[in-house]
Amino acid sequence: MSLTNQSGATVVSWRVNNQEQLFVSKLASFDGKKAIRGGIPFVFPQFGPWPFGPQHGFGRITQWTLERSPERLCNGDVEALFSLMDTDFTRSMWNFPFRITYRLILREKELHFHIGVFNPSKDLTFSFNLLLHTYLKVPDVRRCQITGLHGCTFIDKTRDGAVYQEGREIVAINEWTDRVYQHTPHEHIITNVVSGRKMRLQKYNFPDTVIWNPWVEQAREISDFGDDEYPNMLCVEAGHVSSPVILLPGTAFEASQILQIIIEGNVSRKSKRNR
Ligand code: TA6
Repeated sequence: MSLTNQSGATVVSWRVNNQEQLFVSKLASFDGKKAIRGGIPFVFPQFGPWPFGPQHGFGRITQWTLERSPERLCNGDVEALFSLMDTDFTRSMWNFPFRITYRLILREKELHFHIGVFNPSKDLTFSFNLLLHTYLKVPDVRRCQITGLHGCTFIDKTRDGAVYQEGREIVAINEWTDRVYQHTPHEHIITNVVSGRKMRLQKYNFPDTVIWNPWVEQAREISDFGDDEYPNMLCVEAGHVSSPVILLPGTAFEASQILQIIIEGNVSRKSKRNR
């Protein structure tokens, strides 16, 4: 796992069995002036367009503090801790005091994300969106399938934000897709990620799941995204975006996500074949 705290505490690499699981565009910029196109950008306090600042808020483009560098714990986990608090920069857009802790834990085939947002104010209540904008690296997005969306309502940003209900048990991607699924279950399985494996995404206190692939035309419109890159990425984003989190003075909000590569027993498959 590697991180960059210069640009929004964005996780830019996560390797399992020495294979990269996250997509980062070949055109991504790392100068901190704009969000990194890929990895896992931290979206806060706004998801989507924002009259007070850049789309998806300032969390993914501001300087975080690395509280604890990645260190191996006695149980073998590697843990890193980032924090972010209000600054002149953030207050110029969003005039509230806040403290965020962002704890990352790397296990053999898992990456855990634990987020705490605290309102230190004595009398101010504020509301915010929060989302992990996860770009998965995939061999061919047209072969990916996503579970855990059946029956959920979704806002379809490719159809003027109209609201529909997902009728499919398993969702495949074969066109421009930009959907905010609401009140989704706490687990999704994404098939055909790197090496044809499955990725389990578990989320807690993230009621929504955004699914995004820009496909051909939209890919051409994104300056820091290669025209030919859309087949090799799929965004599956755990978030609290359909409705804002409302944080009373002196209270905290916590949410977490676990990404896990499922390595099914190859032996059992072979032994079945040999019978
Ligand atoms: O998460 C999906 C989305 O909201 C899409 O609408 C698209 O805009 C994507 O985020 C990327 O946004 P960005 O501001 O990083 O270009």
